[in-house]
Amino acid sequence: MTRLREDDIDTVSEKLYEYNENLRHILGKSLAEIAAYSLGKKPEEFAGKRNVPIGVIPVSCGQGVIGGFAQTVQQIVEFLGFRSFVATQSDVGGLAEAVRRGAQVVFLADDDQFVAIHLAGGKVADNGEATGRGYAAALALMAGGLLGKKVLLIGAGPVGTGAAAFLTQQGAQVSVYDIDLEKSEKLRQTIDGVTVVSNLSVALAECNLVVEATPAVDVIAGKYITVDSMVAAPGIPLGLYSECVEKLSGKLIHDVLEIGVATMLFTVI
Ligand code: 2YJ
Repeated sequence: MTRLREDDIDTVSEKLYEYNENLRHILGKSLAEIAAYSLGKKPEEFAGKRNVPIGVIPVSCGQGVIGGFAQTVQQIVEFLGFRSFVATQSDVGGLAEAVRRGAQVVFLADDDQFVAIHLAGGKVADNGEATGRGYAAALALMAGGLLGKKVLLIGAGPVGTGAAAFLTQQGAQVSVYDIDLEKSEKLRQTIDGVTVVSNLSVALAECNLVVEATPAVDVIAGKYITVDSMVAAPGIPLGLYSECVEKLSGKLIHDVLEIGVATMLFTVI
C-alpha cells in the first residue's frame, strides 16, 4: 500500500475548485455528484447533514503524522459543504478531543488503514473500498453507463475490490488482472461476474475502459490508448506512462485523496 507523502498532497487544498471544475468538464459531474452516484444517490440527499460536525484526527503511530494530511482531508470535507475541524491533539487524545467538540463523524488514518466512522450510527467507510467505488462511479459517468461494456480492472486489492463491486452492479463485463494471480482469483470468488485475465497486454489491447488500481508505475503503455480509451486511475503513483496522459486528452481521472474522501464521507454520513 502506498503511503502518501507531504508533496503528494501539498497543493490539493488550493486546487480543489480547479479539480472540481475539471471533473465537471470531463464527466459533466462534480466531486459531490460522483461520490453520491457511487451510492446510487444525489448530493441533495446529503444536504440536511451539512451541520453534522466532522473531526479529522492526526495519527502519529507507525511512520508518524504526514504534514498537511489531516488538514487536506478536512479541506475536502469543507469543500463539499460540511462542517469540520482538525483535532489539535493526535491519537487517543485527538479522538477524545473530537468527541468532546461534538464530532459525530471522525476521519483517521495510520499506515495501513484510512477510515471514516459515524460514531452513533456505527458506520465505517474504508478508504480503499470507497476509493474504488468512487472511481468506478466516475468511469461509469465518463462512459455514459457501463451496461454490457467491457471493463479491465488492474489490481485486485481493496481499491480494486471496491471498484469491481460497483462495476458489476452497473452491468459491466469486468476482467481483473493482478500481478498476483491468487489475488485475482480471490476477487473472482468474492464478486459474482468477474473474469480473471492473466495476460495484461492482451487484455489492454481488447479493452478501452480501464480502472488502474495498482500501487505500481508504468503499468499502461501509450500504445494501448486509443481514441475510445477512458481510464480511471485511483492507484498512487499514477500507473500510466506519461505519453498516455497526453493521448487520453482529458479522459483520465486521477487524484490522491479527493474522490476517496468524498465517497467515504457520503458512505457514513
Ligand atoms: O495522520 C497522519 O497524518 C498519518 N498517520 C496519515 C497516514 C496516511 N496513511 C496512508 O497513506 C496509508 N498508506 C493508508 C492509506 C490507505 C489508502 N487506501
